[in-house]
Parts: sequence; C-alpha cells; structure tokens
Amino acid sequence: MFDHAYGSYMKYAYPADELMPLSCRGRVRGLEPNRGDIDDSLGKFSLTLIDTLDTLVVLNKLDDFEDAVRKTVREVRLDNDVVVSVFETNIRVLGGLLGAHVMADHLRQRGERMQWYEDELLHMAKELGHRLLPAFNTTSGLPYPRVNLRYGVLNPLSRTGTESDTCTACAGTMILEFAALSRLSGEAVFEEHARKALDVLWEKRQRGSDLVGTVINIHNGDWVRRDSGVGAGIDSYYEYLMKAYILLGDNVYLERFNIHYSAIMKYISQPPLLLNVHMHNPTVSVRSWMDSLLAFFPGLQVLRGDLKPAIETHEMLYQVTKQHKFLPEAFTTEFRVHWGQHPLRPEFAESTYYLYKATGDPYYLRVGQSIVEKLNAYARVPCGFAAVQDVRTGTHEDRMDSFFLAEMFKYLYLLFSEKSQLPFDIDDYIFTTEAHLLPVSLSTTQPPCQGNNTVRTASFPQSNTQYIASLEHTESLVCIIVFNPISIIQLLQEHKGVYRVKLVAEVSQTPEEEEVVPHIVQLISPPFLGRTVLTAGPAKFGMDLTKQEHGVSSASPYTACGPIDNAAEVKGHIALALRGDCMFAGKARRLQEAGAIGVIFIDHREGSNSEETPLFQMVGDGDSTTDISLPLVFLFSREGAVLTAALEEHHNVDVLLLPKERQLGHEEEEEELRGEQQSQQQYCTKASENESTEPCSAAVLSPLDSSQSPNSNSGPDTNP
Ligand code: DMJ
Repeated sequence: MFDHAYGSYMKYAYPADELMPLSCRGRVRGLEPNRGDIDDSLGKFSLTLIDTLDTLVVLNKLDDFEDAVRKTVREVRLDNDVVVSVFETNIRVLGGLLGAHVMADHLRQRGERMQWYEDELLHMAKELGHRLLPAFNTTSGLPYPRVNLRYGVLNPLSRTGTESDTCTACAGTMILEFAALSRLSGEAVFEEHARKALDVLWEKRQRGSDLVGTVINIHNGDWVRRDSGVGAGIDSYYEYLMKAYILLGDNVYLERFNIHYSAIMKYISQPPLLLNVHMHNPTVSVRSWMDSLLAFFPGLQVLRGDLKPAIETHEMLYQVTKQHKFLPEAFTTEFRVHWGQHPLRPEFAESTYYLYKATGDPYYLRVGQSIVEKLNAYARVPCGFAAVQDVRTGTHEDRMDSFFLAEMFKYLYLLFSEKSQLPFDIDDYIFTTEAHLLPVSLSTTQPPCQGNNTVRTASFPQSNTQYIASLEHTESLVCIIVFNPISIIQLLQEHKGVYRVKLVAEVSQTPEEEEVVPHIVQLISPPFLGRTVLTAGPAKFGMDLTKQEHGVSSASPYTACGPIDNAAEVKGHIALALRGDCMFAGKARRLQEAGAIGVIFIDHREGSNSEETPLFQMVGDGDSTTDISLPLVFLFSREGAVLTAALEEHHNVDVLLLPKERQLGHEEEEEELRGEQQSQQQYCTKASENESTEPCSAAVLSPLDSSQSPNSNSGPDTNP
C-alpha cells in the first residue's frame, strides 16, 4: 500500500507538493483552482517528499530513504515567494526535516549508510526555522498564522501580516519542533519563541474552567471563539503540552497539561463522547456533533495513563467507522453524518496503535485490519489513494494529503510490527503531531544560552583556550561549557575579537573525575529519631558542613527567586526551596538575608531520585560566593517528598545536614548513639511534660534497635 501511494507521488507528482491521485499529476499551487486555507500547506517545497522521509526509515526502506534525502538536499528550495501556514509548515516540513535528520544521523552513526551525510537536513531545518520566525513578531508573542517564505510578514512584498487571529492549536503546536531545532542547532531563539507562545495561551486560559477557546487575537490575546473541545482548532495544543514534558523533561508543561486535562475530563469528556462546551460556561454544550480530529485524543489519554476513557471513546469511534466506512469529518452524537468528507486522516489509526501498545489486546489488531481493508476497498485508485468526498456516496476527491504518508502508514505499520523489526529503538522517540520522530534524549540537552546573569570575570582551563580561539573567527555568539564548576557560558562579541562573558546556566552534573561527597538529611526529632536518612548532594559554596540540628520550614516563594515573603517563618530555620527559575546561589543569598540558618534545595523534576540519578555538587553563579555562609544541600524530588510529607504531618522536624560518612547511627558510632538515645529520651520526657501530642513510644527510647521499633508513627524509612 505504501509503495503504491509513495510510488505514485514520486512518479506522477514530484517535485510538486502533493499528488492529485485522480488526475495522476502533481498539485502545484497557482496552477490549480484555489481551495482556500488548505492550500496554505503548499509551499512549493515538495511537501509530500519531506513529510514522508522518516516513514521510509520506519518501514525499513533504507535505500529509498537515502535517495529521498539526496533529492531533498539537492532539489528542495525553501525561499519561495509563497504564503504558507506557519502551523502546517512547522509540523509537516520542519518536523519532517528534523525527523529525517535524526534518522539520517542514527543510520550514519551505525556506520553502514549515510556516510556522505553532513547534517544538510538540519541546516535546511534551521533555514526554515528562520523563515518562520518573523511570524512571532507580534506584541503578544502569539505567532501570525501565515508567513511568506521569502519575505516574512511585515515586508510589503509578503502579501500577509494583516491577520489578527489564529487558532489555539496553530499557536500552541510549535514547541516540539522549535525546541528540537534549538537543541540540535544550538540556537536558543526557536525554543524561546515557541515557549513564549505557550506561556501566553496558558495565561489566557479561562481561570474558572481552565479551558481555552478555539481562536485567539494575536495582538491583544483576547478570545475570538470561545467554544472549547479537544478537536479542530485546539487538539494539538493539549498534545504538545504533554509531549513537551516527555521530550524536554520540564515539569511546567506537565503541570499545565494536568490542569487542562482535569478540566477536559470534567466538562468535555462525557464518555464515550467528547463534546464542545463554552469556555466560560462549561456545563453547557455548544453543539451536538463531534469532528474527526478529536480521534487522536484516546492516544493522548494512553500517554497520560488514562486507559478507561480512552478505550470507551475509541470504541465509539470504531462504531462510527463501522457505520460509515471511514470517520466523516463531523458526526452527530447519534453517529449520523454531519459533514461527510474523509481526507484519509490518520487520527483513528494513531489511537488504535497507542491502545494496542498499551493493552496488547488483539482486538486492536482487528481494528487496524479493518482500517487497512477499507482503505484498499474504498480509497485506492490507480494513481494512489484518494480522499473520500462523502462517505455516504463513496465519491472521491482529487487529493492525497501528505499526512497520509507521514502518519497513516507509520501507525499502521507499527501496529503490526515487532520492535525488533525496526532499524531503531522506537521507545527512544516521541511522535510529533505529524508523527515525525524526535529523540527523547533531547530532554538532557540543555536549552542553549538562556538566562541573563552576567559575570565580570571567568577563567578558562588551559585545555579550552584553543577551542575558544578557534570560535572567535566563526561566530559572534557562542555557547561553551566550562568544567569545574560546570557552567554554560555565552561569549558575546562586543567588537571583533573582544568578548563579554555571560554565565547562562549551571549544569546539574559533575564531571566524572570530580568526586561528589554524598551528604544526607537525617530526620532526628520524634518520631523519626534518626532512622529516616535522605541522600543529598552538597554545594561547592556555603558552609562546610558540620553537624547542624534545626527545624525545617519552607520558603515563600518556594523557588526563593523573588523577595522572601515569609521571612519571619524562615528565620532561625533551615529553609526548603525548590530548584529552578534562578541560580542556587541567588536563592541561598535571599534566604540567608531572611534569617534562614540553612537551605535544603529540592529538585523540580518530578520523580527524580538519588538511586537513579548521579549526585552532583551545586555550583555558584560565577561571582564570588564567600558571602554565603549557610549550610546547603540538595535533595532529588523523591527524597524531597519524604521530607515535605514529614513536615506536613509534624510541622516542625529537626534535621541534621551532614556528610553521609558522619551519619548518626552508623555501627561504628555505637557510642555516640547511646549518647543520642539519652538525649532523645530527654527530649521525649520534656515534650510530654509540655503536653505535646507527639508520641513517646518504645522507639523513642530505643531508636536504633529495629526489633523494638514497631511504631506505626515512625514515618517513612528510606534507609532500612
Ligand atoms: C495532521 O497534519 C496532524 O495530525 C495535525 O495535528 C492535524 N491533523 C492532520 C491530519 O489529520
């Protein structure tokens, strides 16, 4: 089937953007009657070829892939004087180039193929990224819906730039491709713009319902259409929040997704239906029909781990396809056709694939089989596969959209294939909304050169001097990584050969050769009594840790990146502060000023823990840190959660911050323990006299003898 579709495109249509499968020729914009908005996908850049590249690898057609990449590099131009949709160009062409680059790079590294490849596709992706960037030149940061590939948006020759609105999905479906481009190319600007657009959409959500509308004004951020669903106009905005978290590992995206998801499940999902509601009055449905784009949603629910509603909605969609052969573009809640067109959309196959992978239920293979059979029976024509104009009559339309090759064949092929048959490990990748493959390893690639903390001086180890010197001649702005401490430094060229040095990020790793002395946070007040020991990372600055024993309380704001508003509470305590948003040293200074006597930093990455992630040493901000005299340690989030749970239950918890080797209660420290038992006993007695509600159990009297510590109040013990 794929050979028939792709072969027909290459034979009858290439280098045109799309195949016209009934006329057996290519669709060239301007030469065919204008179809309105859908023609905005056509940029005279051989759209279908680029959108298909990584499908060739998935289907193990590696010779074809190599040929197609050569063709793309040699023959495709991206500087055409044509107005294109920013959204479609991003997901299909930029995504296509990036997915293909990632695959080409993978094959090249395996050493068998693509040895001639020198990142040409990535260079093309970068060029295209720059051609899309003018769209972001709005006061809000939401992108214009269209750009002229050659003239941008504001140039009088561009024939665009007068629009005031865009769809939510159009503005909110940039982050995967733009972040991947930034991280692969080293140019931060793409990720920054895509992120900003997402920030605006988040800010503009309806605060009562946590839903977003379908169309938004790009200049003032006002909602233009306030109906809210998970299909047309919004769909991939939600998809990209979830997948941005997976691809980039940034919790902010997951938190936003989760808030939206709860709202969707509260108002929009009425299993098995997914209805559109008014964002301000979400208990009222705004229409009684659903659109076929929402068929992707069960797949997203699988990624979210919410199988039950995914299975129910998918089953509902399957019943609609049984009745009408394909999913009509729109169908009523009684499954009647509302709009009969079916442009060979892949969303139902996509959800079927996810459900099969999650459940292993062969039922989904039979669903896949029915999709294949219907395509062959009702869409296959001599020159490819033709869209269905109306599912009720079965008439065809002279179009075969590029997503048919990019997505439909990938999901169907993957549904029926074993992991071992693929030329790469599918679990290392995530699908974009156009099913292009991006490696999840990008999450550990730092976004290049963000932030703006300027340092006055920096010294570079001898070994790096040569590297810097060679960069001087090529770039006016470079990022380099300087070890010991690890920091990402940006060199800004002020005049030729003269650089200003800017420290832009601390990196949460320590070079292997530098040994990190493991530290601990040991909870010593009742009921913990030293048995709860949390592995912690040290800091390269602040107090050299000796035994400290203090209550813990949280800073507000919890990140400690702004003025501390609960200084009175923090004063005299060890403060808790969340990692992220600003430098460790800055947080420490603010908390020190507020009167804290120590800081425990807690990782902001959900699920991180000291068993799976190597400990690292926190580094300063490039300035002198001799003014910071507090003891400082770092906990991964799982260990941090133990501490915060303890605090929640007991309000004040005494802890020791100290190097692990000095952990209280080590066998070799029996003597010290006995002394400690004594003091705990005193503490307990004293507390009882004060009518404390803290339990004073056998464990208190014998805290280190596990046979005598059946105390159910003893709190979580992470060090049995
Ligand atoms: C694709 O281009 C993408 O999946 C997009 O997100 C919306 N749907 C079309 C295919 O239906």
